Amino acid sequence: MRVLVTGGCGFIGSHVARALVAAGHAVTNLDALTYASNPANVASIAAHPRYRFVEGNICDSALVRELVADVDVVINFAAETHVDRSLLDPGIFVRTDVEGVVSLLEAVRATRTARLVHMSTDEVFGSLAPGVEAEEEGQFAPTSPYSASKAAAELQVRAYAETYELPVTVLRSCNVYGPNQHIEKFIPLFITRALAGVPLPLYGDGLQEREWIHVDDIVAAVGLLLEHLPGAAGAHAIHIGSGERLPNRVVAEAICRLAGRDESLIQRVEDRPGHDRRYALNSRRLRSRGWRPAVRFEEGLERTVRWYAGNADAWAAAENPEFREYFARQYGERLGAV
Ligand code: TDX
Repeated sequence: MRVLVTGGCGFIGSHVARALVAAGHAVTNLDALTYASNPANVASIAAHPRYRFVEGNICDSALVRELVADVDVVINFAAETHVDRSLLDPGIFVRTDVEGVVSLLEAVRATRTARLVHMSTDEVFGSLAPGVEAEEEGQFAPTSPYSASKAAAELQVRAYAETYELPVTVLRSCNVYGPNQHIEKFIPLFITRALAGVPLPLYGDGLQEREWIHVDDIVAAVGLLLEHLPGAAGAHAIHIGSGERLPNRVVAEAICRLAGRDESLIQRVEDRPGHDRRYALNSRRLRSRGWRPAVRFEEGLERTVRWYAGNADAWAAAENPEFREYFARQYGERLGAV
């Protein structure tokens, strides 16, 4: 298959792009090279004959239309993804996560040759009560500018699917972790700081619950779904969840243990405003197709800590002046101007 992967220099996009090339597909990677992109993530396929990199933004309609005309499938991983940044600068989330998706939908509609697979998130459902799992047809209740932008994108997908009878697949994943994730996110931030022996800023009481899945399991799910993309018009939602739900504090403690640090490194700091308490996905639909998560959280976290410990070069580049400025803005007061 000829696949356009957007955001292919980012965390999940790069894992998927590499796997697709390895599986024999031809991949075009459209990436805007934002702060969250790292071309080194795709260095291993950069010279591959079935791989092509195009620097550009999914909001560039003319470019997107040209690229979409040449492929069978578009998988959209291009997005602004960090909740904390969406509180500091919401506008870019609307531009990339909503307008960018409309640009992709317009291209798919115009060419009618490519199928769109759009990456969404469990956050569109907002915070769930204990014991509740979000079903694929559940109601949206986003609470952050980030999750509102992802929910808005999904509404656009639904509108296009309905109006123009397009078959679109929407993937909603729980929290993903693994190698190459940007160090702004909880697990890599805590791992890299634990390795450095500096305080780990745990928001609020740390009892917020997240469902964690290793990026390899996302790659496997995407590979499986690509084999059977729906032909019927509509927005077909699929949940990718591991079922492994843990309070943040427990994850932070595990990271300390794996990094050989004392738990006293964990510092309780002022909470994220509007912080969702709990996410949980029902992923029966995907499981009924034979998919199972292969990486248990305990094993995946250990592997991830080892990866960050052994690949300082890979993520050190992200510790640039832009990140230091963001970190100071986000954590300066919380950590007492550390
Ligand atoms: O410094 C921190 N301290 C802390 O306690 C950070 C960065 C996070 N946290 C908490 C907040 C969350 O409860 O850890 C949890 C995970 O935080 P993030 O890594 O920021 O992820 P989250 O807000 O859950 O959103 C993630 O999962 C859904 C991704 O960033 C989204 O892109 C995805 O859609």
